[in-house]
Amino acid sequence: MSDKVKLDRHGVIGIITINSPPVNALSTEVRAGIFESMKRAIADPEVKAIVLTCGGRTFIAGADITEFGKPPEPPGLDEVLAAIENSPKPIIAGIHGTALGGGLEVALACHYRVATKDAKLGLPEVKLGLLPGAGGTQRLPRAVGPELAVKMIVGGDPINAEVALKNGLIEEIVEGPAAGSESFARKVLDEKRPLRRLRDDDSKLQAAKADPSMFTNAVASMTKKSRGLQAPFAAADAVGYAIDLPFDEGLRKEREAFLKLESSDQSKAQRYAFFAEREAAKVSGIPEGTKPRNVDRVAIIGAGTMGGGIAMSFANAGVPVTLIETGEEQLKRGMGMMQKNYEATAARGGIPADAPAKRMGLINGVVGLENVKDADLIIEAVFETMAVKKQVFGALDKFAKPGAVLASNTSYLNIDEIAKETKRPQDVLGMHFFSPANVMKLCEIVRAAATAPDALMTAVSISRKIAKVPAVVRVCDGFVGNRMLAQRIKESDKLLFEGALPQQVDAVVTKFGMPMGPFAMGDLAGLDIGWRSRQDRGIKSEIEDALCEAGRFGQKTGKGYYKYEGGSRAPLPDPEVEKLIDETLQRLGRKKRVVSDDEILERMMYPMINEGARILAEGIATRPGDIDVIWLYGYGWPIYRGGPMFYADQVGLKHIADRLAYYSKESGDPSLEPAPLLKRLAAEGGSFASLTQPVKAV
Ligand code: 3H9
Repeated sequence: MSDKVKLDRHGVIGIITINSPPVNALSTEVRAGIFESMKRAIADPEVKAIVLTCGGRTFIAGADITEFGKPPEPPGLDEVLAAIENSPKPIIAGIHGTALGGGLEVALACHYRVATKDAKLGLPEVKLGLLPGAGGTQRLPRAVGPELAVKMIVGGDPINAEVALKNGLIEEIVEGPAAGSESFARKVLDEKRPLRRLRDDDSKLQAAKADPSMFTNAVASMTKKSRGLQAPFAAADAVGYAIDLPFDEGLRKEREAFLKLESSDQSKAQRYAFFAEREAAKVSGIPEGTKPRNVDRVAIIGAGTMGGGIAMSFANAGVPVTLIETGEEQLKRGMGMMQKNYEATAARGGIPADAPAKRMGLINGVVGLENVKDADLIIEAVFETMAVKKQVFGALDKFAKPGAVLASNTSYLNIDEIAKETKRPQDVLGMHFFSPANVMKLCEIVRAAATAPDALMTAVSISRKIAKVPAVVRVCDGFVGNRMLAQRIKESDKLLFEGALPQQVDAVVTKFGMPMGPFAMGDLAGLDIGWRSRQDRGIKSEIEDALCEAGRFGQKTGKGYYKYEGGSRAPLPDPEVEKLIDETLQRLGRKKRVVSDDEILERMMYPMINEGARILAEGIATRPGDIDVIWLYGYGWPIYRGGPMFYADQVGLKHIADRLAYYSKESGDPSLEPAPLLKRLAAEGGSFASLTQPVKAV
């Protein structure tokens, strides 16, 4: 018998308990344990009903993702589920925590399900580039109807116990999973309830069989944002099989589709991203047992777009915030912007109707820096110049309570220099949020030379608490994300001087799966910022300078690299820009050539990857996965391509190094020479994934 699954008997009730930390995933051992226990309980004449429940923090959270891609070991989950479903004795799933993926599929094969009030039930396989592969697409529509099933399977988000009860996914909400399911099992026996096999119950499919539009509309609305992804469409098709085909036929087609996705590049990338995200929260070079400091209240300095977005992220997680401005006018504007933002989300149905008032109630807007005094964590989000930051941190030193963590939201400035303005550099670090901060999931945490381990852990743990994905980096200009982005911007600029147009470059980048190309992004951010900074530093960028001189600052002036009409944010190619580029090239005596889309893609991606290699070699990032997490959650890198370093491994490092060497020679730009680490790995036939230790210990 397995150590991870045990069978007990309480009178006539057989109780199967899974205990496989951390999340009771369905590893081979757990599957075998359930299978064996099930057979024994069915064979035991004393047992009249069986309960399946879990110890630890959660019900089964799914198949064991680490087993995907390896040769399958028996028993298969389908075999286990058939044994459950065909049991002549009633089987009741007692759910607590999260019943996800294969975990919910186990519960769906049981005859009854009960769950605790805080339980979540879902089929999130699509987020791993998969679809439910053990009957979920066939049984869930039979349990809750195809409309909700499409929402859950194609969207991947779980529902809570209350919604599950309302829609017939569970029978009862219970106090505790073990006791609750046991007493429910006795009720089933007392009332002589029939075995309810979802496979035999087509009643909830009838409406969709009669009117397929209800199903197709649900699919259309759920796949709206699935550009480039395979899994959501395959998952929707599989739910369709439940409506159109007999159960066994649907099950067979579901399995086929699952296996196809399991071996797809997209799913490999998405599974990699799942683990990279969790790895990134583990900080290297920290003494074992380091605990984060307590954070009960946060103060945010600056109620602009960034400060407001950060304040909302904390309020969304129930953390009280003191939001500080220098004057009443600025404060009023900031508070109004957050209120409007919340109300718009509530109007769309994104948050409950009473959420705006509740969340705004957690944000205390005040004037004056002295109000930071009660905060355990202070995040500065003021104007992005060193002088202003230094002034704020100097003043913070006077007002912040001892032990408060002092964070800067700077996107590229030197945190070591900022820390020197205080007498407590051990408490200072960077927490770089991405715009819009209440939406974007990344928090790039910058560890300065003197940052104390527990201050760093505080930033990591609070980021997770507010549902951000933390990635720890070291100090350098632009940190990891913006330092790599600078390479792409430089290259995109050069492409215009060779004959490519903004719309051509952007189209290549968006076709690759990024939400925006570099020129549309420039228009969104505002071209005037870079222009002014270039003027201050005496630098020129002939085309962009010419655009700015013509008053084309981007979206804010309705014109930039593109034109924007009727208040729309949709970029429209503008012949005037083409003319302006032509004139600039003529003036500079540059010859245009046809630049292929393949070349554009290489030049948009490879210099960034090259910079990523330098970043690893310098110890600015510890793991390639951390760089990928930064790009996935801070810059909208398509999840199905895993991140730039994962992508590089897929393309092949030798090819990338060769192409960089070629572009460096062609353009005479030594910065495009392959970085030493890239060169070494390419020569060894290695990959970034093969770097199991940091290149440079930090
Ligand atoms: C599936 O079920 C396919 C079937 O349809 C068909 C089969 C034929 N496997 O997230 P956390 C690890 S596909 C292996 O930090 P939390 C995780 O790596 C699966 N490991 O905790 C981490 O390890 P470490 C469908 C897993 O409390 C530790 O557990 N299911 C798995 O913030 C803690 O994780 C899913 O997609 C797994 N399935 O969140 C659910 N899950 O400590 C995926 C977790 O070494 N899981 N680990 O870094 C989750 O969404 C979250 O982990 C969960 C807990 C909500 C459960």
